[in-house]
Amino acid sequence: MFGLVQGLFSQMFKTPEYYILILGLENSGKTTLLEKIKNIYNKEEETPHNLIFPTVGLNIGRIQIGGNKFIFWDLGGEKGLRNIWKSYYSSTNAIIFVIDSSTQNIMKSTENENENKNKNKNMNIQNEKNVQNQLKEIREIFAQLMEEKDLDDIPFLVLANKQDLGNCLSPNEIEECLFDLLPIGGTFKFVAISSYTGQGMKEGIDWLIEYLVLHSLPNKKID
Ligand SMILES: Nc1nc2c(ncn2[C@@H]2O[C@H](COP(=O)(O)OP(=O)(O)O)[C@@H](O)[C@H]2O)c(=O)[nH]1
Ligand SMILES: [Mg+2]
Repeated sequence: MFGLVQGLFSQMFKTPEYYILILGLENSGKTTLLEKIKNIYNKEEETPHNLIFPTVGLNIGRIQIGGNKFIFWDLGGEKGLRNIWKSYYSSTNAIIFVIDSSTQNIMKSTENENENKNKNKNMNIQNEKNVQNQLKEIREIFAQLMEEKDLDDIPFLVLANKQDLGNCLSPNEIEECLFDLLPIGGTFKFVAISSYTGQGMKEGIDWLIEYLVLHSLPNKKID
């Protein structure tokens, strides 16, 4: 009996903790994003970009705001690692989905316009194909996520990353590409960001944090 009362008591006065899963294709910038989040909200020094290596396991980042704790899980995005994602779905309060929105291979003709014309044309065709392939893969992943019962009622923050590179897909373009997959009544926000410069980060992360505090039950059980 004492144990039960003690358990209830400690549960009632436990700091609210929210879990946020960062997903996306490999190289979209998930780990760099996590570093930037810790830098902005914890004032931690960022790991230099050239020292961030591909994620095989799990990176964890914690921030605390106004008496609430937010725990970010950054998982590897390679195809072979994506089956691990599932084991986190029932424990997460939110998803951050990171997309490399740059189409940086598009060369802009400036001076040597004629000389570059053919080269640019070929690169543009190749680049267009790369962008289309990437969007196709993102659509496939998104379609699978939308079928997960454990993710039904949680908010999704979709980040169009690498905006500092220019020639980027806008959040609207990405939303249009995924629109038919998004369930009616779901909670989605699309934001343009750069994990290098921090552009758009506060807009996206502040929205998510506020949403969680107002609408989600904290302290989900972790298996
Ligand atoms: N220019 C630019 N490069 C980025 C940005 N975010 C990540 N990168 C680069 O993209 C590559 C993949 O980043 P990483 O965080 O390891 O991606 P992850 O595989 O999704 O974790 C690295 O070379 C990063 O330096 C960004 O906002 N702008
Ligand atoms: Mg990574």
